[in-house]
Amino acid sequence: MLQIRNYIDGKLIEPTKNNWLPNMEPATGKQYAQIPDSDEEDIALATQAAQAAFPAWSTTPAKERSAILDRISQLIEKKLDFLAAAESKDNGKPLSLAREVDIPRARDNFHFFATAILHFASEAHQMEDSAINYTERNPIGVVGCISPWNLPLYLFTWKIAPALAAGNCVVAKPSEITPMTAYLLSEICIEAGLPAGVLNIVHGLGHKVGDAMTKHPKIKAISFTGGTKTGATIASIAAPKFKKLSLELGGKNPNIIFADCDFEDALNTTVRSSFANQGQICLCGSRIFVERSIYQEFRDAFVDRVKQLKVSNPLDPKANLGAVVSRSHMEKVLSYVQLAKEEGGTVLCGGNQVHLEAPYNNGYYIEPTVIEGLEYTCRTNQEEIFGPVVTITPFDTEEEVLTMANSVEYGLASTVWTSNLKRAHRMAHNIQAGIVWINCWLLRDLRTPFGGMKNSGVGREGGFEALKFFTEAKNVCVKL
Ligand code: TXE
Repeated sequence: MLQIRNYIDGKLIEPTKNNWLPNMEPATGKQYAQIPDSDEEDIALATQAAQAAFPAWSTTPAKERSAILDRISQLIEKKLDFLAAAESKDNGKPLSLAREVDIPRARDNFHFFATAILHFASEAHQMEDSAINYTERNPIGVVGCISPWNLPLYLFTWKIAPALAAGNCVVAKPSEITPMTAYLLSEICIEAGLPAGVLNIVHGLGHKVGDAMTKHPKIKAISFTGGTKTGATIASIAAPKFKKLSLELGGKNPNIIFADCDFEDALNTTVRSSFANQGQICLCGSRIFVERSIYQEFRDAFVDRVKQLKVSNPLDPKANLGAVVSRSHMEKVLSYVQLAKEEGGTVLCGGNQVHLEAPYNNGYYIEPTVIEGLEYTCRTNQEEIFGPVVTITPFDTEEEVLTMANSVEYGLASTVWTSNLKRAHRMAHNIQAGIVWINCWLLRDLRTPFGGMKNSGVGREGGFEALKFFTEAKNVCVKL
């Protein structure tokens, strides 16, 4: 059986206690690899290696660090098809999606931060003729990166690349549910000549490995993406130790469609923003609000399109949706469909598990599901489902839709469809979300601040925000 290993001090090694966990293929429901069931001993080793590597890495000229990170980017590009196949097998997402989105974005993350660090500058504050202040931005030391299963290599590299570019050494943990491409990345780092100990990847369970990282006194910052509950646990441990924290958590994003929108564009994009990656993107719009005058027309056209989506095995080039990530996640998502019915909702399409032919007959497939007739305050409309399930609700006024949109505990992303310029700006200003897309969705510029408000997280990633997070600012005041 294929065995994933930890990447510590430049070497691929077995976990110290030689314990292993199964790694499942969501498309078939079968185990296909083993991953280390690491613990605090492995984290101690990884942290030691990172500490030892820090003096040399942090003083390596930015240009040289940049060149190594760019080599990693080029190797990801060279192995794009291989990595995409591995990602799709590990996560259940359509191969086409991994090839077009996940792996290209992992490549771009490294390239982007390899170049960003060359342009990173700090501030100076002059006090007329009495003094000059300047800000140093120095790497923190050893930092921890913890990432989830929905966009495995994409989100893993989104943290690691800026941390390394800024001169830190990293201890990183991918999700135990999707560890494969992080393992393949460790092979790439060796090939690219990343010095030993600069990046260490430790596999295993969140409550063991992730917890040990959060508690380790030498890991000075934690960058985490995952569930809101896990984020709260991490914060409760890290905050009293005064670690820097960046938390990218859940969402329950509104997708607001006004009658004056470009109907076809709104329709096509809403299909994508609802069901891309089986709805398992924190940026997916899961609550669709449609102005009443076009509600019926939009709803019918939307349901029509959704019914045409093909749920299939990830290798099928015609698959629009593949498998969701795990059996327990499938059960969780389906339990929300049941809850929606109990709360008085009508399932307009979908709502069931899909049973494919062998060898995919034990895979985790769900029909894309649209539900209407629910109060905006009910649990289905308030809690993160994180699967191919959306609700659709009519509204009459801007005020009403803002109340509904802002009623949730989350505030990650939002989408507004309108051709009225003033309204677009008004809505953007009043929506409680870290990201607002007007007449588009998932259009990403890596320089922009990325993150959420309310229970969607703390801090921002992306561009110089990420480089600021992974550095410690020091003000130097010189009297003239
Ligand atoms: O995520 P977890 P789960 C949401 C989504 C999903 C729910 C739970 O609603 O249904 O979260 O998913 C590590 N200390 N999102 O349970 O557990 C874990 O090993 C330190 C939204 O799979 O938060 C993994 O590496 N680390 C989200 C990472 O945290 C811990 C993407 C995320 O897993 C830990 C994924 C601990 N105590 C889920 N416990 C998004 N924002 O995109 C777990 N981990």
